[in-house]
Amino acid sequence: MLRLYDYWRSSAAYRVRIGLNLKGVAYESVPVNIMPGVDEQMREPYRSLNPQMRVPALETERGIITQSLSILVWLDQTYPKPSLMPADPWLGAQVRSFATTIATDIHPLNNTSVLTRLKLEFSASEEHVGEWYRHWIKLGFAALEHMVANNPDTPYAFGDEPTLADVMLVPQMANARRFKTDLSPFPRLVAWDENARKHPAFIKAAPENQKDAPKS
Ligand SMILES: N[C@@H](CCC(=O)N[C@@H](CS)C(=O)NCC(=O)O)C(=O)O
Repeated sequence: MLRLYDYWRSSAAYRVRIGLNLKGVAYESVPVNIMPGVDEQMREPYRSLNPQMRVPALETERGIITQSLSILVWLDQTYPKPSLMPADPWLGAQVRSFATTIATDIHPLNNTSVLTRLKLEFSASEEHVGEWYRHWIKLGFAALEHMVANNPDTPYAFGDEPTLADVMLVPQMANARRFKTDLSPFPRLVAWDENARKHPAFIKAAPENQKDAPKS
């Protein structure tokens, strides 16, 4: 069985959980606690498994895959139905632009290790760290909202079924809400996120539904 090195609050791991659930692929979740101060991702045995010291990582019968986007592409190629990509190449390019804006331009600037460094090395206050966090989300979301401004009115970002765009959007929206970002300038993103979060695959992948989430 596939084994996902996971953390309930990791938005990058959340993407992979959604992908696995959409494909209906069974997996074992192995929590790696990345909370600052605990930092299991920096210690053995995880460190040898993924020397980048980040979650997620997926253990397959052929070895480890790191990087959520790479894992999702592998999943899509290995379990083609339902596809995470539109058949139309132009739409596919739009989906990849949307997904990589989140994966490579928004998320890395707001990673736990980046925020910790801002606090410890540059004495940034909680308030400034929050401002930093929201700044990169707002900039990225503004670009996405503009990109999709003329898209048809569909339940998911690029059609009637979820694609890689929704897989990336929902975890990033969770981060945005957690840091109290004003989402009113992004009505299309908000509507797609709200709809996708009603889908069983997204519900099962939600942070609060993971076994390592704190019990409320
Ligand atoms: N580009 C990576 C990002 C992975 C990543 O940054 N994961 C975060 C959690 S969302 C992490 O492990 N952070 C630990 C740290 O910053 O020390 C991916 O998409 O998989």
